[in-house]
Amino acid sequence: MTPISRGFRGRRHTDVDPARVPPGQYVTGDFPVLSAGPTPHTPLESWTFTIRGAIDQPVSWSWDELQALPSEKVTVDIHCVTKWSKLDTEWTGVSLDTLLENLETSAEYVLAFSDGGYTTNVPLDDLRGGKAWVAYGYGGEPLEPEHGGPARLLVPHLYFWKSAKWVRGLDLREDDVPGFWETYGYHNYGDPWKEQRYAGD
Ligand SMILES: Nc1nc2c(c(=O)[nH]1)N[C@H]1C(S)=C(S)[C@@H](COP(=O)(O)O)O[C@H]1N2
Ligand SMILES: [Mo]
Repeated sequence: MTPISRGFRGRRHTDVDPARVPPGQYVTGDFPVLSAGPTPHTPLESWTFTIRGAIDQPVSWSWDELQALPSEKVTVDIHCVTKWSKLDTEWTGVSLDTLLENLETSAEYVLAFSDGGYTTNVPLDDLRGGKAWVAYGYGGEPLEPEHGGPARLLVPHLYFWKSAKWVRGLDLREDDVPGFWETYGYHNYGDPWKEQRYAGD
């Protein structure tokens, strides 16, 4: 190994702006896979994304309809409650602002639901204002099944368990109900900057 590549690696390692790393987190270049169960494989022909619950009529998009919506490329940092953070991850997807546009609801909470039965709860406001996406691309490629493909929720300002893989829709709710990990003692909201890892944090 040449001094140049050693220096380069060293610089990469230490060059991380600490202001970008929430308390208790370390930065990794890997992309670990964390799944509570097996990876589901839903054919795209039968895939839908549905917003239901506290609205007059549920709305649903097929895979092709979702692809036809305006997409965004976003570069964001992600933070897992198991303490790894990954900076500058590149995603392609549809903003939740687009999906929630013109939608009238009295709901203040959302329970996102996924193939395989995973759920996670977030306040509806946290999905608005350019903060959340239904992502189907990663690093310029289709999102891999292990990482939630064909599509996952991406809510990078909260711990990554809120970014439901294999997401199939949102349940709009007037009352807040805990999702999968929240029921097992994870924090209800999960702000990485406040280190809201577990209930009571
Ligand atoms: N459907 C589903 N979504 C999920 C999970 C899961 O087990 N099932 N794990 C969550 C957790 S705890 C994390 S840290 C991230 C991990 O995403 P990754 O496997 O792409 O790194 O997905 C979140 N979304
Ligand atoms: Mo996690």
